[in-house]
Amino acid sequence: METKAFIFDLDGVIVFTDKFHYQAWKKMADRMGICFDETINNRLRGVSRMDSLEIILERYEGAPLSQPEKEALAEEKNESYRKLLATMTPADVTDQVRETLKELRGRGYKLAIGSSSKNARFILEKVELLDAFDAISDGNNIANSKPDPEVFLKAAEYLGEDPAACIVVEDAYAGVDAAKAGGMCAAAIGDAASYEKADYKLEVFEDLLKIGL
Ligand code: B16
Ligand code: MG
Repeated sequence: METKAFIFDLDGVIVFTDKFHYQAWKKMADRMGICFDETINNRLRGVSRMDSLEIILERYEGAPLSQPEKEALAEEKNESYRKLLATMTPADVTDQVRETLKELRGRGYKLAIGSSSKNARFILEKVELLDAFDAISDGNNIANSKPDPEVFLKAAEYLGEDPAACIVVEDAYAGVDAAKAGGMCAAAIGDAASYEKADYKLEVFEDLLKIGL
């Protein structure tokens, strides 16, 4: 089927907020006496906030935590994280990303965000990219996170396009799995570029211009 739209993951594709996720989780983990390092942080890529917390709590040696206690920890992390996000500016998006998005739109493709993050709109506002997308599907409008295809299927629905006419751009294995489970093509960048399930492998973001002709 002819490609009509691109659906972009946010963190790891358009912006790089993993360092902020790391700092915010680290602060919470240190306070709780939980061992947390960059290797564990890598497992959080593309994973929802509560699922990320569960991964961090694998190293927690205290008494089992109740659901409200876990929610309070996730909220504590999110408050620190949003303080860090608030420092973002348009300079946090490369010219290459901005120009490629503009060019794809100029070629007639619809563009959407498909992110697990509940902070997606806040981030896009800070980097002044809200207007670059025709639709935003994020952690606020889904019940199941990647590798479930829900976030991308919603994005296709918001765009009014058939999932088979959409190419998902992802940096996480779970995101590539989600795209394939939704019947979409997957273009992988960064970490996921070595994943054999990806239909396209991008060395750099502007390689998308070779796909979206
Ligand atoms: P939040 P993406 C994901 O964004 C991040 O990669 C992941 O590390 C994070 O836990 C998740 O969003 C939830 O973020 O706490 O802001 O709701 O890669 O799907 O754009
Ligand atoms: Mg990502």
